[in-house]
Amino acid sequence: MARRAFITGITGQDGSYLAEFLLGKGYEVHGLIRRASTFNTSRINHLYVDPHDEAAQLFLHYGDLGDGARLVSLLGELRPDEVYNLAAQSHVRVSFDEPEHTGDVTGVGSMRMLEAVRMSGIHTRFYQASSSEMFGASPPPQNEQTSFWPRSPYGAAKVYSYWVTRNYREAYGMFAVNGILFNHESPRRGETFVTRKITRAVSAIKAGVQDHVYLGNLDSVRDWGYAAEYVEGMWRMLQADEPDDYVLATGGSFTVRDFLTAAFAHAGLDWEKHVRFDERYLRPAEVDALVGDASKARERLGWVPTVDTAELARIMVDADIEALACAGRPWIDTVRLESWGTK
Ligand code: NAP
Ligand code: F7E
Repeated sequence: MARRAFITGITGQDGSYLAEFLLGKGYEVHGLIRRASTFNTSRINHLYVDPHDEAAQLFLHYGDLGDGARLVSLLGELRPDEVYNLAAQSHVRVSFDEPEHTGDVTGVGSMRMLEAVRMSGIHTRFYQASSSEMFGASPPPQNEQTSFWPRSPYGAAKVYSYWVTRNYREAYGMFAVNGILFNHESPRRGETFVTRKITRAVSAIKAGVQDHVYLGNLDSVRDWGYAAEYVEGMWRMLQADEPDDYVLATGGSFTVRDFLTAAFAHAGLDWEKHVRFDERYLRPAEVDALVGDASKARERLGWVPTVDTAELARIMVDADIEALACAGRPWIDTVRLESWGTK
């Protein structure tokens, strides 16, 4: 029998890579998707096989982290071996605009998932998508022992999720783990996160259809890794003998300005000629520096990332340049290009 996984947030960046990874390992994969008036499955369309086909291994179910009853019935029906809770309102700047919604989905939503596991009475392993944003103002390098000091409603909601996950492990003996992931990006990254905003701008400026891009704080430091490598770390956490919490990071330290330099230079452009400042992209409270120490994951899980931030910038610029070049052929999208290995 194939092992069965349930993924919330399967339509997001990480969910799409994780689904790909688990299908490659022979899992039957079930994903939670939100009903929307437009299709929101572009990142996983290349994985989808009609469920009437016997070869189908990926199945999608409507639901929402705001709807606890649905989560209980779905988990009771599917009885997955592994649950990956990746769904969230994941944008830090937006969490200042929508703090209540972010608390409900990114915070209480995790509690609804844990309660759904408990109430449905299933024996499963549970992964919670925790975040380096929980460290906030605690100085780098940050690891599993570093104090939390969140600087946004998003960070605070993730701290709540982290603690309820630990609480369900301690209170109910559940195999529930926190993956504390530092920033990870890819050609599938949401278009309003800074790396993808930059690489899309590079492709448009290179093609002559745009001249400049507006950004906020260029001084913040991040440790940007490649999302496709991080999902394997999630899986490894659930294969361990004992449940525990792990940081995943590259250990690299780059400012937004460094990323700009690398991305524009890869396309033969000078970023200083094309970047303008707009204060609307500043945050009421900023996280100045996140640089992770992932030695625990390396030693205990054998997880070692290979793509550094400079290489990541090149991968993302190449993908966005190619996607723009193919824009007249609507059946080709970034995900397909990447899956075909054409970058
Ligand atoms: P993402 O691309 O923004 O994807 C978020 C996913 O959550 C999407 O599938 C979205 O569905 C779904 N979602 C949002 N609200 C929902 C709701 N109310 N009910 C059900 N599903 C909902 O995020 P990501 O970058 O893949 O990150 C995955 C997880 O890791 C998130 O929890 C994020 O906070 C966390 N994380 C990310 C990073 C990073 O650098 N990427 C680092 C640390 C932690 P739609 O497609 O319908 O919007
Ligand atoms: O910002 C600065 C901004 O929005 C990075 C999420 O995946 O990682 C992500 O959160 C930095 C910040 O990511 C713009 O002020 C400048 O200092 O790409 P970001 P984030 O806030 O680090 C963590 C680990 C998560 O868990 C989150 O889910 O870039 N910045 N100018 C800008 N940021 C954006 N978005 N847009 C700008 O124009």
